[in-house]
Amino acid sequence: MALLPILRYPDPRLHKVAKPVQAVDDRIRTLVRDMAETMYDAPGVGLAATQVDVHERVVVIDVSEDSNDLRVLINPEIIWKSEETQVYEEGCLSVPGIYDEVERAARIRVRTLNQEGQTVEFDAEGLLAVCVQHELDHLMGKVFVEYLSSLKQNRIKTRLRKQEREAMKA
Ligand code: GNR
Ligand code: NI
Repeated sequence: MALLPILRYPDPRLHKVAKPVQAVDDRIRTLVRDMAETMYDAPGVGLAATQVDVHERVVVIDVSEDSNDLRVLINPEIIWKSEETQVYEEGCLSVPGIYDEVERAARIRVRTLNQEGQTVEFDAEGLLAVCVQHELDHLMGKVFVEYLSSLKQNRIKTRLRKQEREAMKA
């Protein structure tokens, strides 16, 4: 088991587009285990491989109260989105300390491979729907702050670069 370092916005590697996983093998299962450990340690409710500098379509999510309902998504696709939207105050492990509202589809249907390499489908709403959409954006190289105004994005970049400098000195 290993904790993986999480890339921080505005790192350009957060904008790389992930490639589909070719085979759900032991290499992928080890990546999934390490990503889950990293997510629970952070703690966060989701983590995309992009955030740990692995550019393959792998996501872990656990939105349960007791952190005992891990979902592993490999090559996930959103196959349906509701017209209805919901606004949620989002955060991101790659954008620490920043929270802002993002509007997304309220309900989605997801098709994905699980850890055994089987195709499964599920419906999501509420925080799970928010989290799946947030993580699939990461796999496409998109960070939630890109939904905010450019004024806010520039303020966030300035603030995080300053935090980074302070952390270097300490
Ligand atoms: O831990 C996380 N919480 C969260 C809260 C609201 C909307 C999305 C998220 S995902 C985030 C973890 C993360 O950065 N995943 O990429
Ligand atoms: Ni995130």
